[in-house]
Amino acid sequence: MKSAFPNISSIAYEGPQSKNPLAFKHYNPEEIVEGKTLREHLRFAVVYWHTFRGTGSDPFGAGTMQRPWDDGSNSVKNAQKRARVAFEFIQKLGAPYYCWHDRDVAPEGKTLAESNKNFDAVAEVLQEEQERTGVKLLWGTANLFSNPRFVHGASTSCNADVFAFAAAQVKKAMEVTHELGGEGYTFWGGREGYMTLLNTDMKREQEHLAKLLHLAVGYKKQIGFKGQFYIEPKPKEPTKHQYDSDAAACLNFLREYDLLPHFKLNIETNHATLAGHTMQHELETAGAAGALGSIDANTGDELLGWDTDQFPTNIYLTTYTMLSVLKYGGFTTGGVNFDAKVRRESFEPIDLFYAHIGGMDAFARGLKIAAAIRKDGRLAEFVKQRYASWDTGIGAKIESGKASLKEIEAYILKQGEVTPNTSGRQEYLENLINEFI
Ligand code: XLS
Ligand code: NI
Ligand code: NI
Repeated sequence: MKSAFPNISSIAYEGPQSKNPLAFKHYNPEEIVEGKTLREHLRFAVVYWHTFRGTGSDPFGAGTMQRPWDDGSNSVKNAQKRARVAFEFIQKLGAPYYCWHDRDVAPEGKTLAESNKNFDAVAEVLQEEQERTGVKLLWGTANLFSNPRFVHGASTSCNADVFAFAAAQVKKAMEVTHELGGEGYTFWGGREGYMTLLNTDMKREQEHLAKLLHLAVGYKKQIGFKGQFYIEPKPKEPTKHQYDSDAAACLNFLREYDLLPHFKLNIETNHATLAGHTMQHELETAGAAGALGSIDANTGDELLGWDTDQFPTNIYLTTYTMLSVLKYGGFTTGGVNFDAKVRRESFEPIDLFYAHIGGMDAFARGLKIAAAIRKDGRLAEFVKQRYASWDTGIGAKIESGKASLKEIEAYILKQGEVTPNTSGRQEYLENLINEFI
């Protein structure tokens, strides 16, 4: 097949002095940080949906993307050709992973059987290309939100047949993920929520969502799929409210329905900010529960209130993200998945390279800065000292559950009054972070 990017060779690491826009300045995949290479730490993934299916259309206008390899048709042949182009891109970029929805890679047919046949025909090409390039599948997922049948939700639809369709689609997407050696499988509840509570039986809908996840857990065992299941929190868009609204809501949902041992969270930056949180907050919430699995690396625009899915270039963001990721032991099955799209105005194929190179460099810097902050140790020591009163005396007794309320009262009656006599030192700590950036 003719090359889709004939003027671009493999993107190489040239170091911080390089002025070459098609080179990495900070992402040297072989560089070792905290005992692992950058490649092993970051586990970069390219998303199929934005990068190879994004048209640049918005509510006010048609697509703008120039994708000369794509004939614009919905044929299986075009999808197969596109898959080869995708792998040429991912290989030249040097990302070790990719991710897809079932309907990104293959066209939907008139029936589920036809869709599954199309999916298999493209999956064959994906398999070949994975073998040829060594690029692996980070996770697969089913698109349970685009087709009009999901207008009232997928597993949370008021219509049981729609639930059944969604479940059958998940079954197939899990099978293909398994066949392609996927390291994970993600559930993002695109339309699992409501537009108005006037027509919604919320309890029943949530029970149905849990039912689908239990069915998937059972089927996973049955087919011997060892990949990690993820839930991806998002508060709104397309619905007014989604049941998987943020990390805390997801954890509560998983606990309530006895699903927590089977799932981790896939935290997306732009979803965190839509929920009114920082990415760091969401990562800490997931990490504290032992459920930090993977990240969808993007960023929103502070002035816009929707999921703009921009490529991350903010070094503070990547630093705080990697501080939390390292704190909870790094990625195992997960990775840094660029769920991000080039702007509608960035319509040339080469923009796909610039976007990913920028994101990868930003994360490489964030990782190295985070590791330097950890090595320096002052930040961690400050936090440790801040809680020192819990390490001995009454604090240790309370933490270990050895102090009764009566004993605690006696202790404080003897003290008379207490003074929280240490400063929070936010400004000092912000300056400390800036020493490394
Ligand atoms: C949409 C989500 C979606 C998931 C996969 O906002 O981020 O792209 O990552 O279904
Ligand atoms: Ni996402
Ligand atoms: Ni998103």
